[in-house]
Amino acid sequence: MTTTAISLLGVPTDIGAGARGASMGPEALRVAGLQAVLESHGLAVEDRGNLQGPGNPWQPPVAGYRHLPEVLAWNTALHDAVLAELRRERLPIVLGGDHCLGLGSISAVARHCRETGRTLRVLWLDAHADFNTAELTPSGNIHGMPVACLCGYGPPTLTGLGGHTPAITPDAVRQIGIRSVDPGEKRLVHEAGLEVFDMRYIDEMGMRHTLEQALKGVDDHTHLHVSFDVDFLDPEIAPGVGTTVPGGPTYREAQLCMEMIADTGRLASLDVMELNPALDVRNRTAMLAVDLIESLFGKSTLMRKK
Ligand SMILES: [Mn+2]
Repeated sequence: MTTTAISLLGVPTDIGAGARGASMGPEALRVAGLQAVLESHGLAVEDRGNLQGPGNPWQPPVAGYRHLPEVLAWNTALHDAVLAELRRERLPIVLGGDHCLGLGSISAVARHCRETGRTLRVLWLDAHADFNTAELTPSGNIHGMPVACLCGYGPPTLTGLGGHTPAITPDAVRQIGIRSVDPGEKRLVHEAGLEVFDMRYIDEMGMRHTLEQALKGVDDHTHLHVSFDVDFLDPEIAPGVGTTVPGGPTYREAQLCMEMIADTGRLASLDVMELNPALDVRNRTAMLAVDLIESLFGKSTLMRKK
């Protein structure tokens, strides 16, 4: 096996969120020791520092969107940075930042997959479907819209970010951990045919079966992208996010989820989003996120031989 070369890309913005603070996420993940933890597994890691972009003007929505020009600027910068890393055959880890950045990250991944003939599979780990549109959400916060935008529902500047509209089709996506979806959003999720493994499904079927289903069809030609919204986790263990929803996966469930993804050997890009140090307690959510990322990259609880 060749050593995976990893690039850390900090994206310090909360431009798409309804609460300030996710802009401090990249530094909190660094303080929690992300790079050293990955290096302890023999991985070559380069920290590319932080991308630059506009400040947060904290304005109300305009024509249904909050901060659309600023969201576009940050996501364009991120798209270009992720694409550059992928073209160098490196594995980008995006340190968010709010989840509107899934747009820049995944549109670049999708573009790279088109260029290289890979099949894209996106695992969207989140409490929310992030499938809102300006018509459906009163807040206009774009961190609730990235999956819809990626699938072609949204303003043309965002849906066309990766040079192809839509950037992805819904059948590339598996959503896991969902437990908070607005009524109109739910209709659109069904209409688009998005495959969702919500908490009810996980409760009834277990995390193991859920991941077996979500990873079905992944093969040697698959580029596996994980978009990990830290609010995926139960707020009891992960308080440091802006939009907590009770009833999320436990520590063990989350760890199993990450280990099963690692077992595929196909993980090729990762987002870590919505970590909000302003709401955290002694950086424990950042440390938990780093612990779970470690599982994604091979820390195993397995005592038995593979
Ligand atoms: Mn999200």
